[in-house]
Amino acid sequence: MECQNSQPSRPSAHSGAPRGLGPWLHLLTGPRRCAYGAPETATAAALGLHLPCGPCLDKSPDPTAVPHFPQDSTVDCQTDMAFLHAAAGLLILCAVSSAQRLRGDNSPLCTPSDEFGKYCPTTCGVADYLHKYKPSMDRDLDDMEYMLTEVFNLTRDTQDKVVYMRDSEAQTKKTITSDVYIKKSSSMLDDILRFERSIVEQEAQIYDLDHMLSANEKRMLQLRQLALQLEQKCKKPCEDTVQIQPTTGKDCQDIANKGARTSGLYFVKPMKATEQFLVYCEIDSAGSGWTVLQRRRDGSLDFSKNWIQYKEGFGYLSPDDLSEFWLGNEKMHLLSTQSSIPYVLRIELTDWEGNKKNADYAMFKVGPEADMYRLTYAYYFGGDAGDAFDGYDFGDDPSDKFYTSHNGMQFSTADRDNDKYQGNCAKQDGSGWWMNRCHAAHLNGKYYKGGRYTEKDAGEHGFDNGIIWAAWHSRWYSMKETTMKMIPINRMHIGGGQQAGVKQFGGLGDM
Ligand SMILES: [Ca+2]
Repeated sequence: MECQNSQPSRPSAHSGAPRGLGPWLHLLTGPRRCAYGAPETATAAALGLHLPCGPCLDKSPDPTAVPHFPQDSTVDCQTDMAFLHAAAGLLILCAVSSAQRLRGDNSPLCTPSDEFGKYCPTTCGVADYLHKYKPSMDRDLDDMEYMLTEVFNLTRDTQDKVVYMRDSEAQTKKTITSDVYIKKSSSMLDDILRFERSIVEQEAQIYDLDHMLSANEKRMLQLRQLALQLEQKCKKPCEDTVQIQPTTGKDCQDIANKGARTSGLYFVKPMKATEQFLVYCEIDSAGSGWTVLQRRRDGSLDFSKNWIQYKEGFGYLSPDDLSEFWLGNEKMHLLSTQSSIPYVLRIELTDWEGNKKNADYAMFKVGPEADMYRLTYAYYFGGDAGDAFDGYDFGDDPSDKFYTSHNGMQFSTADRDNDKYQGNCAKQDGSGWWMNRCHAAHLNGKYYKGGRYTEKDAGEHGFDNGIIWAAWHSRWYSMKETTMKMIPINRMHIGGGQQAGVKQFGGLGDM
């Protein structure tokens, strides 16, 4: 193979290829047109490989020496050419075969190259070329080594950190787990202590409750026995209280006329009544039958009622005649207006000293509701209690007697003012009655135990509101017991005062 370029040329320093890898790219690409093995050799040297065809030894043994490319050394070059050719032959043989094998460069001729000049480069040229680029290559290698070291260090640091973090994590896990278990154990111990205390307290409570239960069971047993005893005791009285006599009639005298001789509860049905109703009949052995309209016994019944209650009646009727009641304005009306035979109203009074007196009124009637159950009678029939229904002269005013009379008065309640007073007598006194302005007799008044009472006792209005019969006791004296009852007037003459009631209260039969 002949070298056809005669013009030697200084190898250009750089051909625009990048620094560092530039020369290597240059050797691989630029000299491709030259089939010498120098680039291959240079590549091998750069890679630190043993040169198979031998390095440059003759011209530049000193790596620091300036590459020797004399402009006018054509003869020397030619002189050495034989030896060089021989060496180059070997080199080329090896290089070509190797280069061709590695680079695939099969060009048989050496073509001109800017980098190598017009002469084919000698081994020394190749070496010089290599020497020229070696520093930059070394720097690159150093840079790369430095970078590798950096990367290695960074990697090692990272590994150390990873290891440290793993250790820390493991340690933390151990610590956390340990702490959690300790806390849990502590909490469980606290719970156990608390439960134990609770168990002790509950056991004490159970003990107490057992005792209480036992005591209660004993008490219940005693109460059961007591209930049994009471039940046995109650049986007879209970049967008695519901006993209602079988005879019926239009009033108690009618019942007595039918042969009844026992006082007690009876059903009566006045002529105009739509249905029968229960009354207490006071029947004596002579066959006089009193129909009882009102009872005050002990103050057990509150007489502060409204219009409807006074109309329908309130309280309880009892066979033993011991309970308090108001039979009812409507029933009084039906009873007192049913017959052509007039009735006598008897008022019986008992004071707190046990004295008993009475007052009778002939032709007694209670009007219909349309007339506000007006009270009327023909005359005072007699009695030792005096005629309080006719009013009483209290000495306050000449009109006292007139304005405290009751004959012809309509019935008034707190919610139905039918009196002759500018105010409301029934409301002030808290009871219903045949109020005028207001009364000398008032059997539905407030119950004062002991009898005597004062304005202060009378409450906010301060008026005399007791159970009053002014013809006997002062208006500041309240009766202990009262009874209002009626009987047909023809019975008042039978027996000449032999009737129990008449005899007891003054023998009106003689009148
Ligand atoms: Ca009035």
